[in-house]
Amino acid sequence: MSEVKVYPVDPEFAAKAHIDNARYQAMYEQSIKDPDAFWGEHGKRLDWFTPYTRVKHTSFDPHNVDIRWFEDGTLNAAYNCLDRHLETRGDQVAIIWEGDDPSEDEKITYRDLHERVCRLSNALKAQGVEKGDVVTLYMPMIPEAAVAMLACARIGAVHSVVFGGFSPEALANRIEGAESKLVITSDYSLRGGKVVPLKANVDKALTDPAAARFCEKVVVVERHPVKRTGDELAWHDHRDLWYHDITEQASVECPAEELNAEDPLFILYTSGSTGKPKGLKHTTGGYLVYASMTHEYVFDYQEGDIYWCTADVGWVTGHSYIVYGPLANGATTLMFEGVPSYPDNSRFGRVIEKHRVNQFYTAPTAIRALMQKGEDVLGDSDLSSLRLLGSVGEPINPEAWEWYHRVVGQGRCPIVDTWWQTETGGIMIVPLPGATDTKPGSATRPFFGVQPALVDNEGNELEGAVDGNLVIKDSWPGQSRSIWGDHERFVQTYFSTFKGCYTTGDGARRDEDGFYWITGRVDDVLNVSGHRMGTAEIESALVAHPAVAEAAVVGYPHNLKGQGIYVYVTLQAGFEQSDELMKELRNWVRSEIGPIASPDLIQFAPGMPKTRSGKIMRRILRKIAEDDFGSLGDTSTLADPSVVDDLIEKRLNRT
Ligand code: 6R9
Repeated sequence: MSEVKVYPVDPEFAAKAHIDNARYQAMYEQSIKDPDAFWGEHGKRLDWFTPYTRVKHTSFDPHNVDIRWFEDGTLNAAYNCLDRHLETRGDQVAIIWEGDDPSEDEKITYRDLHERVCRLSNALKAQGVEKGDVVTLYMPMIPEAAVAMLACARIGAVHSVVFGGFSPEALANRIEGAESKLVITSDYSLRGGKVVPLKANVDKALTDPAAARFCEKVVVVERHPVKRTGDELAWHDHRDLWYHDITEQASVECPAEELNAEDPLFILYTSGSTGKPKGLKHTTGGYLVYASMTHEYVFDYQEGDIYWCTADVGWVTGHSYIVYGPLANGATTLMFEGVPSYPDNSRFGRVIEKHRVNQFYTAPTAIRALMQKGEDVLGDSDLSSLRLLGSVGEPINPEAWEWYHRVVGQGRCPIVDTWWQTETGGIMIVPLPGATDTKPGSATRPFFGVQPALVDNEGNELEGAVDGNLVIKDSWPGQSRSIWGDHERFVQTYFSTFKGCYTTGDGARRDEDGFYWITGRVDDVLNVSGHRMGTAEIESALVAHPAVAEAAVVGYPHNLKGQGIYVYVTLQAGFEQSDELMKELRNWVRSEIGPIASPDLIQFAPGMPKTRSGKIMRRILRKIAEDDFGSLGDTSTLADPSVVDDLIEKRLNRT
C-alpha cells in the first residue's frame, strides 16, 4: 500500500467542537460498557409524552431477533421536529429551499412549517388516513416532500418515500408491497431543466391492478410556475385531489398523535442481493434519537449554522440528514431541487455562497464529476462560510478526498466520511471532526454505541490489522427493526450468516490504528453513483424481455460512477444481436426500474460460464468485466470451459 497521509484534527476546531478526542474516548467506552445508562441519558435529547423507563431490549439471536429501544416511552416525531421549537425558534428558518431554477428559492420558518404540516395532517385525516396506514410519497425535492413526511409522522401514518427517478413499475411494486392507501405526488418534477411527469407515472403505476387494489387516493402538488410540457394532466375525479384544494381550508391546529417508541415511522425500500427490494421498517423513538444525535455530533452542528445535504429525500440520507436529524435539532436545513451541473458546473459553489452554507454533505460521485471539470469548476464562488464537509454513499477514493479537501474545503475544512446504510438508520463509522484524525479513504472509527467487527467467511472474529466481512456485534437505537411484512426475510438476510451479529454486506479493512476502510459490497449488490441496486433486480428485468434467454449482471470499476453496470445477455433462439437490440434492452431496463439502473455495457454472450450443476460463475464474469482475466482462478469445474475464451475475446471494458 502506498503511504497514507494523515490529516490531524485542527486544535482550533476541536476547542470549539461538541466532541474532542478525550470526550470521544470516554463517551464511546461508556456507550459500550453500559448502553442502558448511555442511551438512557441521550434519549432525553427528545421530548417524550411519557418518559421511558426501559432503554435497551434487543436480541440478535437468529431464533429470536427482537429489537426494541425505549419501548415504554411515547412521543411524536413531528412534535419533536416542530412544536417543541416554536417557543424558542418559531421565526427561525427551518428549511431553505433552493429550486432547480437559480432564481427560485424560499425560506420556511419553524412556525410556517408547523402550520403547513398541521394543515396537511388534517387533510389526510379527512381523506380517511389513520394511524398505521401507509402513505406513499413520490415527489420532487420540494418543501411539500418534507411537509408530507412530517404530516404522516404527526398522525401516526407510516410514510414510504419512493425516489422520483423510479419507474411506474417500480412504484407499483412498492405501493403494492406496502399496501399503501394513498399516494402523494406532484404534477411534474424539474431537475436540471428537465421536466418529469410524476403524476402521469403514478397513473401508469395504478394501471397495475395489484397496486390499484390498495391505493384509493392520489394527492397532487402543483409544482408552481414551472414550464409546463403543454400536456393536460389526466385527471380521475374519484381518485385524484389537488394538494392545495385539500389543505387550503384545513385547520392549522392538529394535535400530534401520541405514539409508542416502537411504532413505525417509515418504510424505505432498498435493494438486496436477492429478490425484490425490501421495505425496511424504522420506528419512532430510537431512530429519532440516533438521527438527531449523529447529526449534531458528526457535522458539529452549532446554533445558527446553515447545513446542506445534497441527497434526495427518496434515499435514507434524505430522511435522516435533510429532514429528521436536522429538524429534531432545530437546525436550518437546505433542500436543493436541482443538480450540480445546472445551469452550469458552478452550481454547488453558487448555492454555498448564496445561503452562506456551513456544513456541506454530498456523495463521492458528485465530487468526482466536478473534479473532472478542473480546479476552477466552482468559479469565483465565495466558499468562506464552509466549516465542514461530508461524504456518503460509497467509498471515496483518496484522490477525490484530496480534491474535495483542497478545492471545496480550501484546505481548512475537516471531511467526515460517513459509512452507514438504509438498514442502520444513521451514521455508524465516521471521524468526529473535533476528535478523530482523518486518512483519505477511511471512514475511521465507530460512532457511540456501535461495535464493528471483522469476521472471516466462517464467522470467526479477526483481530488486529486485517480484511474481513464487516459485522456489528450489538444493537444501536437507529437500527431497522424488520422488513415490512416479512420478518423472516429480515432474520435471514441480516442475522443468519454470522450468528449473533448484524451482517452489513460490506467488506472492510482495519489498519494498525484500528481505523476502518470500507472496501465495498461482498454480496451481489452494486453501488452505482451511490445508488444501491441488486444485480438480481436488473437480471429479472432483463429476462422479462422476449429476446433474452439468460442475463447476468456484475459491477466493474467506473471513473465517475464508482461502479458501472456490466450486463451479459444470452439471446433466445431466433433473435439476432444488433445495436438496435442493445439500445432496446437498455431502454427496457430504464423503464422497468428507472434510469439509474441503465446498463453501461451489454455484451452478447452465446453461453455463460456455468458449473456442472448449472450455477453461473459470477466470479469469472466479474473478472472479465474488470478486464482482469489473467487471474480467473480455477475454471476446470466449468461445464464448458470454452465459453470463457469467447467472453474474453468480446469483452467490452478494455482498460
Ligand atoms: C447511507 C447509504 C449503503 C451502502 C453500504 C456501502 C455503501 C455508504 C459509504 C459506503 C464506503 C462510505 N456506503 N456510505 N461505502 N464509504 N462512506 O448510502 O445507504 O443507500 O443503503 O447504501 O453504501 O456499501 O452498504 P444505502
